[in-house]
Amino acid sequence: MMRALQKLTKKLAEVQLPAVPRLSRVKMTWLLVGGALVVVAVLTMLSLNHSFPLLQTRGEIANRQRDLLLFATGLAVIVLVPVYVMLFTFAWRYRAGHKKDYKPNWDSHKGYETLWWGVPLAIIVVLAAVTWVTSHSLDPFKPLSSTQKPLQVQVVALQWKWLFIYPEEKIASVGEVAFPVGRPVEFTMTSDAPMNSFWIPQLAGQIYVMSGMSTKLHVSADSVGTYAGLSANISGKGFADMRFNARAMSTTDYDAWVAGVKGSGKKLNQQTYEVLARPGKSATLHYLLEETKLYDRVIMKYMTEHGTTQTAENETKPSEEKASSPVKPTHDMPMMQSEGMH
Ligand SMILES: [Cu+2]
Repeated sequence: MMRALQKLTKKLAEVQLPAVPRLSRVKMTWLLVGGALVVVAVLTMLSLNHSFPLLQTRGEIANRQRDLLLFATGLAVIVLVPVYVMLFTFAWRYRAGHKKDYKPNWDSHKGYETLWWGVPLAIIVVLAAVTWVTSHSLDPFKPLSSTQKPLQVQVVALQWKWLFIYPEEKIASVGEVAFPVGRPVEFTMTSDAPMNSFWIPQLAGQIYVMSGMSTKLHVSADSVGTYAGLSANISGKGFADMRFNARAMSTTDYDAWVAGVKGSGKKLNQQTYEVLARPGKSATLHYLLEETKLYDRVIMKYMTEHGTTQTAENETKPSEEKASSPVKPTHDMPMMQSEGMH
């Protein structure tokens, strides 16, 4: 066995590779410059007519997330740039036929050792500290500091649309969520469908929503505009169309919007909700909220069906007491600890 291996190694060593054609220094330079230009051109063409919502942030939370993203990228560049410079320098310097002094004995050089252990170590320490502090300050459960009372919006992910319930205004909408610019919005969110992820890239990072669980996200927009919202977690056939508009507007426009939604004539109660919740796409819809406990009912539906042994009797007739007891989504409810799960 060993002999066979030795033989094979010897044979491989004797294999004559075809000679690589030598390029002149000038040709090589042109090749490198040309290659770099092609890469830049392709990237530019790809980025034309595209927006980068992650970087075009319009709200406090997203701004801070973008800053962290750029900061971490900057730190990574401190390592990446020298690595790529050295890669090409060494390849050029020690290329075949180029006689340069080969100095292999610097592996215990104190200066170099300090440099390539010290710099990455410093980067990791700084990155860890900054990410830790920022992540905790961006806790989605944490209210934003503002003089204005947060607007309460309950969000229900359906197949394949987003339902927004305004418990204080007694309205609901599908496919769009409006709020006054500058006023914090407290989203309380759940799912009446497979797991989804609520995401308005220009305003805040994504948060998972799951049936039977309630989670939160605090958001505020700093300029008037319509921002794309989506589900960032694949949830079935109609997932690609599961989009909505987050519309930040002036207080006057917002009041007019609320009045318009109220006057739409459609009512949202248990019956109309069940029709709406059927799988399928939906256009933008406006409702007057008739069933004010709808959000709690959506959660309780999963609370009662899971963890308890169902008898035929309470399956057909769900306990009235359970269904109507108000759900207060907090950190402390054992079923609702969604933090740290992802
Ligand atoms: Cu999960």
